Amino acid sequence: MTQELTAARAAAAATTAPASAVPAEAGSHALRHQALYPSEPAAISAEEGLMLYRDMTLGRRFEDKCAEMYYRGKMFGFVHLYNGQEAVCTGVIKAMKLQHDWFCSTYRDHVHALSCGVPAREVMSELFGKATGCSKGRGGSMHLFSKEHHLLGGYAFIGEGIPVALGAAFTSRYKRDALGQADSDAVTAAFFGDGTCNVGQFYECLNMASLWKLPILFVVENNRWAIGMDHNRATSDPEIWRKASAFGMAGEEVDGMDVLAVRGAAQRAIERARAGEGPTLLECLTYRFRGHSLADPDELRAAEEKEFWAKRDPIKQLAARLIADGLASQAELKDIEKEIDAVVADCVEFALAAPEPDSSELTKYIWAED
Ligand SMILES: Cc1ncc(C[n+]2csc(CCOP(=O)(O)OP(=O)(O)O)c2C)c(N)n1
Ligand SMILES: [Mg+2]
Repeated sequence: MTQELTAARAAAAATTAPASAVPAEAGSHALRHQALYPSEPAAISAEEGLMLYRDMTLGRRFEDKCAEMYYRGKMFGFVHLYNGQEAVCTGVIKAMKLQHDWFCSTYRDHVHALSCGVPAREVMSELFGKATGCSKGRGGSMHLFSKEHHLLGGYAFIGEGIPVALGAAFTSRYKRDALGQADSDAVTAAFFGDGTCNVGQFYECLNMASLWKLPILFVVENNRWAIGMDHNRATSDPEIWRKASAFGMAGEEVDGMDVLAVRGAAQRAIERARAGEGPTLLECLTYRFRGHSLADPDELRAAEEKEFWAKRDPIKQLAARLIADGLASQAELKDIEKEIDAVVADCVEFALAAPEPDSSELTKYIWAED
């Protein structure tokens, strides 16, 4: 039934959109994106617009610098970048209350950490394995944690973060309902990819979240690919948001390249969660601009597909919108970019000069009391 719906929508998009706009080679994900039913975007002030632009620009430029540092041999192991997906992170996290609500990520976690407010110096230091890193240099790229910023972690194993996020959402509810803490209204956002929606933990956690009406947003960053596995070849129903209905919870699909659309959907879901109305499954259609990791030469995906999504760069779209709506000038956006370039240059300098963890502390931070 839903497969038919997807096919029908794709067919409608193919006939209604100018053929040149979405060539078949751009792929099914592009066709689905083209046929997205527009959702109510967030209304923003000029100040909020600049805040969103600053956050997305920080995410993008920080990671461009990561690529440079990785290829210069300053970072080790696998490094997964987030370029292209910034509207999802910024759209959700900046609609939440920092250091009050909770966040959980994956191995693609640098930008989530920055949006949560973890200082760029601490994130870059962690990527260099330095003692000044947010995980004291023990975690590296895939394991960013910050108690202070309520970042429950990046996780290398797919789906591992979902039950952790569920636990945080359960804690909010338990404190309020069982312990009588009336002000316990924290909401949790769990971020993960399309491929991860085929893992058992996803279904178990959706079930429990809905059963207990937990305040959680399951944010699927559907970028079509799970390394080299096409989403459509791996799942029974490619429209992930529809799986919400099997658990009796709210589900919404949204343009993950449009930060205001994501922010609007997130605001609705957060409001429901804080009001005790339970979880939401939010599927954001997005795309990663780089390979799966920096070790991936990215030779698999079609050039037409990459081109389709590059034209929908979320940062360029926001800039154009802010200028068209009179919320920002080109000069203001340029100033933000300069400001961010200085932050990125500073964090690299800081991280390069920072000390390695001391070997005498090898067994520290294994137990909670440390
Ligand atoms: C439990 C587990 N099985 C397999 C892997 C190998 N693996 C790493 S990334 C990945 C694909 C995940 O794709 P998706 O959830 O779409 O996230 P994306 O990389 O697109 O952000 C897989 C299967 C893993 N990390 N953990
Ligand atoms: Mg994916």
